[in-house]
Amino acid sequence: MKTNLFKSKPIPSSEITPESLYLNRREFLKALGIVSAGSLILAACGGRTTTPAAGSPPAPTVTQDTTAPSASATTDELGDALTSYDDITNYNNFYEFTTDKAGVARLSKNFKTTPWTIEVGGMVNNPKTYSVDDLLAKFGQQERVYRLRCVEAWSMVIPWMGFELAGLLNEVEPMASAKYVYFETILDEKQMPGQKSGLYPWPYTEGLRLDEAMHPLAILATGMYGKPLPPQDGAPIRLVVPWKYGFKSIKSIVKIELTDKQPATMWNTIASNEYGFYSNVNPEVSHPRWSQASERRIGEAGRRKTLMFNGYEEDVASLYTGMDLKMNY
Ligand SMILES: Nc1nc2c(c(=O)[nH]1)N[C@H]1C(S)=C(S)[C@@H](COP(=O)(O)O)O[C@H]1N2
Ligand SMILES: [Mo]
Repeated sequence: MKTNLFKSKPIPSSEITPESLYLNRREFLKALGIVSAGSLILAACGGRTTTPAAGSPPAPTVTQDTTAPSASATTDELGDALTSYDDITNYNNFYEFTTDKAGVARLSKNFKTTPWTIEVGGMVNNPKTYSVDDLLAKFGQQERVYRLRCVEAWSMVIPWMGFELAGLLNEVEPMASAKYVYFETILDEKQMPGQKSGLYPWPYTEGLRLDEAMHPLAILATGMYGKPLPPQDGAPIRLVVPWKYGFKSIKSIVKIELTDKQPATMWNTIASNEYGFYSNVNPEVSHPRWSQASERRIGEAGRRKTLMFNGYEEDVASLYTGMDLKMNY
């Protein structure tokens, strides 16, 4: 009797289990010297993470990630080509470092992302502080190829690795009174020179309505192109909400809080007439200073039409039934 019939065929990304990707991730980390073979076995058996014994030397600092970028697909579900790893990692908005898109990679190169914890609390029955390792052990990583559409009218197609935000929210058990989710980026002006600028009300903050946050397309990303997330793209963990303008996808998160009131968010606080709380991609609603009808796909010549909800209309339109999307921009 034949076994492993599927072995000769490539496994579609939809069938790669979170666990196998999780183990791949551990392989990356092992290759980088972050985890030992011993802790790999422990994590694989019990989903536990190891704490170094008192007096043991600190884990080596990662200075270089030498694994090659890889993705299981070459296009998104619409047939649009993936943006190159080089473009994704050298054209960034991460104002905590600099407002110069081409300068983020260099300035964030030594950003320390281990150890890292996320505090999840507010209106929940099970508040908890997680390490990124806890989250990887619990939720694993899946590949999700998503379009990213910046409010500045450029876009990319990015093969993220991560897990659904809903999984984490379910685990902390939102109270019935919770209606919104608030997110906060790390505040660390020693490492983030842009935070010394008094022009922005740091830390960077964002928010979603709870039902938006529970939507299966909303993920917490921990990797990209099969590699751990590089600092410039929001390491070690960032939100990705593909049907909204890119600024909603907050990077390097340290805090998540459930609330019953719409949270204040950074861009909305700075200019509420330009950056709404919802900020769903909408070609029919112009930014006060430019049209949102078309966009420049990084790596492509010319412009392409912007799609309603960034092409995820079928999946997410029902979240906004009965809402005036011009008023609730
Ligand atoms: N903390 C933080 N998150 C952030 C930003 C930022 O400046 N700081 N920029 C946002 C904007 S405007 C965009 S378009 C995306 C860009 O993500 P990328 O650099 O990984 O493509 O991150 C978003 N998340
Ligand atoms: Mo953006």
